[in-house]
Amino acid sequence: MLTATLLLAGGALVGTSAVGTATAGPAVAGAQATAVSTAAGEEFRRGPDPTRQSVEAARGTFQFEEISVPRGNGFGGGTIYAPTDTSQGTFGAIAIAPGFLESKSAISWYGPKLASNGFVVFAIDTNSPIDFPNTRGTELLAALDYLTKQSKVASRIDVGRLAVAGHSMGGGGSLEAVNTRPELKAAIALAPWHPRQGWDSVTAPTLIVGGQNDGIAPVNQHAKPFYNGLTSAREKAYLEMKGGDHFVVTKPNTTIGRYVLSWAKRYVDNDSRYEQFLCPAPAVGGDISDYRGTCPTG
Ligand code: 9J3
Repeated sequence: MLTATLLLAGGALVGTSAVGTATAGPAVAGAQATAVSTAAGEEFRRGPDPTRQSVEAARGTFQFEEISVPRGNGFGGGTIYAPTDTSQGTFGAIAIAPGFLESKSAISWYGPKLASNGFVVFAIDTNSPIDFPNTRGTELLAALDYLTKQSKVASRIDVGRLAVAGHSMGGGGSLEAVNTRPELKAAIALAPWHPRQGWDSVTAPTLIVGGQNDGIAPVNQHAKPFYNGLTSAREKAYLEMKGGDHFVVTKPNTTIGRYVLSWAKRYVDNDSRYEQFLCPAPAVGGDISDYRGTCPTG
């Protein structure tokens, strides 16, 4: 037994040394394919070059596992969706909160969608179903802390590439969270609801998705004023789903999936390959009734 252990340890050391000193070969080629330095900073490319079809697909190319987390640690537990193959490097991570009276099932479709494209996703339950957005923001941050410090998948996560999202009061919570912790890379607010409209202190790139006919969080009182109030966000966008109600974002949708995935890829991973799906801004038409954003013009 002892001999076998020493041999395995020796083999691992030789392997590490060979990769570190190689100047050519598959290991180096792989590293170049997934970490690209550009004038705009290091990119963390995970997965193959995207296509319109791939960003709209229900699943990407990564296998992932689902891990149940019990209530505790400052939030109501949840499900972690984590890619299993770390051969391309670590992943960004996104915590997502549901809305008032909802469970994680309201936002669970983003788990497989994003995890299979190379993100660790944490769909959480809140401590109480009637928590308000400020509490949901605190819970999202507690979930990220659990994910990066205590969870079984902590070693797969790049703590410098974290983001938050949520539905309705959870979307309001995602704005709270990114306001509290400006080092977060992005926020995605899905039919967000919040009593506050001024978000001038938020700096992270923020995507807001609204439903044109949302009667619970009407876009004229919530999503659109939030978008307008994000005066300091480095990038922002407002996607409005034609005819969409409050729950349009809680069900699999190819357009919403395309923007949520592309936003996460572009701003959590700095993956410029996804810029093409965000800019230029789409023309209004089809299932998009309004779109505003910070894409460069011309
Ligand atoms: O989280 C949500 O769905 C917001 C619903 C709502 O209108 O709450 C008012 C108390």
